[in-house]
Amino acid sequence: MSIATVKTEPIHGQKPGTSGLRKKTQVFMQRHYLENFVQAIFDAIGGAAGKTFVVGGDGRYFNDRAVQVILRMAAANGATKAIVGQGGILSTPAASHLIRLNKTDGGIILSASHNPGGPDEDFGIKFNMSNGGPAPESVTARMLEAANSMSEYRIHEGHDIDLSALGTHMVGDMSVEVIDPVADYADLMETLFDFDAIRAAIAGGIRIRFDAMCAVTGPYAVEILENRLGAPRGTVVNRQPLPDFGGLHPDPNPVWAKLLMDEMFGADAPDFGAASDGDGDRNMIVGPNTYVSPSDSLAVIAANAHLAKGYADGLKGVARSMPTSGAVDLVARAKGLDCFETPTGWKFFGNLMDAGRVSLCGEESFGTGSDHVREKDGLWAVLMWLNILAKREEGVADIMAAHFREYGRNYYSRHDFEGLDTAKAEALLSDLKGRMGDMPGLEIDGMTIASADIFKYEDPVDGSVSDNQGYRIVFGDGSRIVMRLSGTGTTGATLRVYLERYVPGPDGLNEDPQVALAPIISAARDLSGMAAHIGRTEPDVIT
Ligand code: G16
Repeated sequence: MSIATVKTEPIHGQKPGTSGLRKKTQVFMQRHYLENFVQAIFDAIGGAAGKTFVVGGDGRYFNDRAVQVILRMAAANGATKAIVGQGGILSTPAASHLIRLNKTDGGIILSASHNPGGPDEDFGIKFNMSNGGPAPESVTARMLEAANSMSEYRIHEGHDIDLSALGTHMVGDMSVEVIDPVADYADLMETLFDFDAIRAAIAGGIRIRFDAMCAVTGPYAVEILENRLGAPRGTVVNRQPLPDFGGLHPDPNPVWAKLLMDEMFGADAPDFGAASDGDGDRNMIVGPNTYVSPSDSLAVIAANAHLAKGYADGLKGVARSMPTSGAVDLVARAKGLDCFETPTGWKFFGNLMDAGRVSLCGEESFGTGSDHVREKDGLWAVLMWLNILAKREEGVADIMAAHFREYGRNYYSRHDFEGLDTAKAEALLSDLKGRMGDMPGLEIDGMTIASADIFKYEDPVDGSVSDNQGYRIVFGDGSRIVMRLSGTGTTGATLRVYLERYVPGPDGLNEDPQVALAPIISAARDLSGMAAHIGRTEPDVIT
């Protein structure tokens, strides 16, 4: 094998964020940029020698080039085997499953998730550990350290391999197994859900619309929903993955999945609608005239998971990220389940799942999943909902109404202020921090502040501490404002403002969330001084 040791220098800004390193594609395409970070990954995990990795990505622009580079670098760093999805394609949950199924030493996943793709859009790379989950902060910190002292990387000098051809290829001394990206994942889903019941419901007339947003889940959804479950051809729209996602913003929320929303809120809507994101780990659930917020979806799944065969024995426990609403907490309390509150980022659920403390996790950011893999999983959530619909023989709106009647309703919304000047956004938060100590007892818009703090998480499994994980202001009735800066953007800063208000019912369960939350929204504006700091009070995106 011919190995080149290439001299390089540290490149500023290779700090992994909420989910790996995300930058503009053009940044990744700069000389040495990708190579430096890949070498930093290998250095951070104690080298690649003798190891096996899964490699694949969501197919966005530059995915194909990056996979070839990673394979040549893995070979030059001594890896013995790589398992790669055909065409270099793997959804994030499928990659997580392959890592676990094949007991590999980890995997490199290429994606900027829900961010748009293309030469002028976003690209990303992250490493998942042997448990299938995103590298924890201790490992990403080592990656940054390695990147900051990078002086050379190793790469095999050879030709590209044909990633369209299934079977075994060689890159230097490393074997590369190119596999069908869908089959193992679809088989796993069949072990978790009652495909017969869902198939019968579909045959009985339940109509489904799944919007793959021209991203990676297209082939997975076609195989599972249409081929295995018998939904009519055309159930899956935007089914062809494209390097620029067809110009769509592959973020399954009411703003970016507008076509689906229009169909679900129009005449003769299907009975069930769903969308997934760039790399297939997010989901949005919609019924006819009924949008299910991700926090509510998590709670409904917690209450009904036992209806699916993989969860028939009940859940071990549940976890949600701190900004996610407390709806799932109410279900956990009623069922006597442990309920954990973690920082934003799926990586924080890994230890809890590995330790057998939780089997269901979710986030307000359209992420839901279980311990079947160590990533959130868009199609898994869709199948869970279909399983629930099939077993309860009820529609989405009826299920939601019954849930709210039983548990009350956590009205919830997230307001995003995008493309902010980073210094101004940081100043807003540090000013807020300075005033938090005086906030308890303060009355605002007729509500009294009970507590104000910055969320700090101590991992109950390994004791590691993550601080500065979001600013929270809690009112006497449990209503909350949470603020934090996004860790996944690539341009300026995005301020996320999370708003929550609990209504026990039986009255007031059917309001527009923006109306129900109006006092909290107004308090958030006043308490943060956002008009003065960032010059605006209207968000770009409301979910
Ligand atoms: C990632 C993380 C999620 C997180 C989301 C938003 O999702 O895996 O845990 O909730 O980003 O993070 P932020 O608020 O920092 O932008 P994905 O789907 O982008 O990988």
